[in-house]
Amino acid sequence: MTPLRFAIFGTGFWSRFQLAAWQQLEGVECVALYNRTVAKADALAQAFGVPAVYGDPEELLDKERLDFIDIITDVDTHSQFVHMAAQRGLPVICQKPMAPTLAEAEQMVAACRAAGVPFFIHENWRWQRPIRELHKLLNEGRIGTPFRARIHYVSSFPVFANQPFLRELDQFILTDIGSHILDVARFLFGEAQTLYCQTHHVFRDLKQEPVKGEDVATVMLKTDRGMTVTGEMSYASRTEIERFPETYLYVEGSEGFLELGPDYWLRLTTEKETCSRRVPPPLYPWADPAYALIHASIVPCNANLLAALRGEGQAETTGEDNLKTLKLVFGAYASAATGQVVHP
Ligand code: 89Y
Repeated sequence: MTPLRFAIFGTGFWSRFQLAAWQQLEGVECVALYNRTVAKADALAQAFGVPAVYGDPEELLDKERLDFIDIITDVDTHSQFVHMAAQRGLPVICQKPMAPTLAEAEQMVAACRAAGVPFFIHENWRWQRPIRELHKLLNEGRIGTPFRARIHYVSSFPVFANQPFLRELDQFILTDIGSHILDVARFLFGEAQTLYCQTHHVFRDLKQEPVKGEDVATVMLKTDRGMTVTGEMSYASRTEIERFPETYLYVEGSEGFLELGPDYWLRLTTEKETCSRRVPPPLYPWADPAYALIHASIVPCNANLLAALRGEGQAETTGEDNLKTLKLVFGAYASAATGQVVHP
């Protein structure tokens, strides 16, 4: 199998894990890195044996023979690089959130569609093993017809230590984590017909820390499967059950109850019994232990996108698909601002 050659744009905190996850897969090879601060790209290239490093993205694209690029820069530069790839007819993968506004995201999708260029979003949350296992039970009809779900992602984990730019975002938790949680909501429970959201800005008030955006959000959806789905997100809540970065899920159905609880315990309750088993993620030596669950999910996410790039399968998180998630993210801000229910 001839490996697909790709370049990574952006060598910040996340790229090290993304690159390590790519190196778990056969048939793909990172041949170049771009970063504005070249010294950072140099360090990553040395650590991972990437042969070329650039401080100018156009120069990289001029000189390298590539099959795709993987954009892992800050959200504000995603659009610029996706358009660059589209102009050159180069398939492109972009980190979540796709763009800082829905309009920009729509233009990115339109540009790639017009150029006939595959465009995928690196949306890894739905690829977490515990979430996939719950999805399987749900799809097997083990709790009958689900009618209500609660998605709980609440902690006091200091995310700003590794990702200081998160502090500066005017729109914080709904773009950073809401993009994942609302994508999981769509993946598990269907498309939203209505959405209502409330937010809080707790960190600023309680700790005098300069976190610009909202750090708590609650979103309620009615989905096209007739379900009521609530998503609770917080980086400002200290709780007994918090275990960053686990997502807890509680799903009620006509024939039973499914729970994904702390420490990867998956419980299925029916009239007859409750069955429990642990569904931990695979552990990779390169993962940051504090992020092991998320870092492990990068591998199947990349595998899915790689198969699509090879024409061997469908990507789940295409740009087109992710627009539906972003409509929920920005719909949530609109709802929180107006106090109105929105129809995404
Ligand atoms: O940026 C976020 C993500 O995508 O996963 C967790 C995170 O690193 C902090 O919220």
